[in-house]
Amino acid sequence: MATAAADALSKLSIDDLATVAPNLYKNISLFSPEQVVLAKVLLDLNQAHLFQHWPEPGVDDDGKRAFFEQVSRLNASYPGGLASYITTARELLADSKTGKNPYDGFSPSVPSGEILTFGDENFIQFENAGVREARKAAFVLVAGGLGERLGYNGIKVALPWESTTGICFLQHYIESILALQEASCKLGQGEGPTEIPLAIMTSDDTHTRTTKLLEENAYFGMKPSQVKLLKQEKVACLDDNDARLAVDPNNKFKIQTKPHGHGDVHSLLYSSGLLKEWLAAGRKWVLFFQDTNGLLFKAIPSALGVSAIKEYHVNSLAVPRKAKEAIGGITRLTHKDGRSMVINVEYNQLDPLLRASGYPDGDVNNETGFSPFPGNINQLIFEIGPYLEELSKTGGSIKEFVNPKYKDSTKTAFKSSTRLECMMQDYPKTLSPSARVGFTVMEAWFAYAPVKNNPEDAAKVPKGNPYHSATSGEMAVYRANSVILRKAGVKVDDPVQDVFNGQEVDVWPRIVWRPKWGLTFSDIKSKVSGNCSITGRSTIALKGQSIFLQDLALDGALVIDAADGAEVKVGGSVHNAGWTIEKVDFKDTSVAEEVRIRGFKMIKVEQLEKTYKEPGKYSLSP
Ligand code: UGB
Repeated sequence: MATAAADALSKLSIDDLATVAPNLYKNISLFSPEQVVLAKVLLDLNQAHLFQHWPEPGVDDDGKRAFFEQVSRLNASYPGGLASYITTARELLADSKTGKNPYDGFSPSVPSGEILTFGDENFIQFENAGVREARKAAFVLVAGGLGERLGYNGIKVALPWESTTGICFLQHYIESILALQEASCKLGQGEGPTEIPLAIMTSDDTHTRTTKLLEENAYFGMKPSQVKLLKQEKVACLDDNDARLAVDPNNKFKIQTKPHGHGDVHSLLYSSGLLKEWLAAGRKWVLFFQDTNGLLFKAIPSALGVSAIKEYHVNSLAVPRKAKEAIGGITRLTHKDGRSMVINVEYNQLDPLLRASGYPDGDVNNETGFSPFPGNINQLIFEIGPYLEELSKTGGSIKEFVNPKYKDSTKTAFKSSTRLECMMQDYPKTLSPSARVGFTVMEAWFAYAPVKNNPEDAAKVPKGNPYHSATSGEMAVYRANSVILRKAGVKVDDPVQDVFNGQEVDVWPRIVWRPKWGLTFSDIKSKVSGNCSITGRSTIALKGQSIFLQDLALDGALVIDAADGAEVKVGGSVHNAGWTIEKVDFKDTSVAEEVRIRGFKMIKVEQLEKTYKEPGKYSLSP
């Protein structure tokens, strides 16, 4: 036994290493004194199971050394090391298991915020104000999540947003920001920045593939200098309520790790110096958004308008929430000592809080059929100045949280390993009472349709609750666009019901447009005139800014691609066999994953397709 290691061990008085971790004991001579100290830390933290399957010395020694290198990194990258991580985890896991009310002493009440109704004067006023303000904004996409519930092997932002054009979420987000940039610069000649930056928080699981997606697609039209990737650290995973570290299923010499939660975005923005840079460049707003809510950018202009007009330091977007829906509830919490704050209470904390404070039934719907607490969709708008000031005090650290996905209601075992997380929407918790914290409620059909659940789990959500699946995410796009065109005066047929992967959904006409065509409701209204109608079996895809629908009767498929400067008037009757929807079973592995998780694919039978590459005035009326 190497003398140094033996010395270190003897000092550590491990009563009976040979019994506690016999396989480690056999290999102890392989390690440096520092590594032996780490071994002691792990054993003291009851982590002997990590060495259970270790072979004799001479077998996989590199693996054993790599193990301690990883432990050393994990210990170094977490404030207080693994000991503090495991201690905090045990406390939070115990609370979560007992359903302890994390907000003891606080009583919840329904806060008041700005409630917007799509398309009315108030809404249009806020939308226009938001577009004007947009050039002073910066966007932050948190995209480090694994998407365990979705079970998709790729990165979520590469998923098709809808399969009529097959555009992925990241392309849609970037094109929406560029359309906002162009419209805002056109509105406010000469005032302030002309390029809107996008920061993307990645993790080890998403960084390389996100970079590749951007590079292979020329950043979807953005300048590479306009996009910044910030990589968050990962933390050790926990296998059970005793916070035993999880061994990587593919490598017994590796501890499984996962991203530390979207709350890391604050410390990363602070430590990267980006916020200082943005503020110095005359930017006023930072908008945070998530990876798979395809309707989000329909809601952003008006929400930013609310922030600007109401001068909110913090503005959270919210939608009417169904009880038990996996989104947090925006709640006013008032403490016995008089303190009060408006914050998100996460979906696994709301029920215990309500039951413990005068709502015996906990998280239930009221007579409206919805929870009284607006649903947090984690679309946040902060005013950069006050935000930077606050981060200079906290460094961006956010209080941690554990959200085990339990196998069943006994809460004794996890569906998959969990980890300590921190959530970006917890930022307001440290703000002073004078901070202007508000929220904006929008109708869900217009603002929120995330893709989070795999088909099996989606089919199991409580009846009447949204599926949050790839199926519902895509169908929601067609619904939103159909309802918006109806409000703009187009006669759009009613949807038909159908079932995909066990999910019953409304199938509206497949109406899609690129952000440049319809950034705001006023925009869309200005491009639709006369008697336009779209039948239920129809598909229409509009790419380009200046496409005007005038007395168009569509019964089939129509695809128009108009370059900048090409002005196209479309009218008359367009009738053809169109595109059909063919069902696909999510178990059918002969079909691409991104198709089978939505349960259908488009069959292009016939369409009228026109591309206008040159600027000019064109008219299309077959
Ligand atoms: N994310 C990261 O970037 N890093 C991480 O470590 C973890 C996640 P989930 P969640 O959409 O309505 C949130 O897993 O956290 C990114 C709110 O907390 O999709 O369960 C990840 O890539 C909840 O109140 O969601 O729930 C993704 O873009 C509600 O708003 C984002 O963070 C809910 O989202 C969210 O991660 C919602």
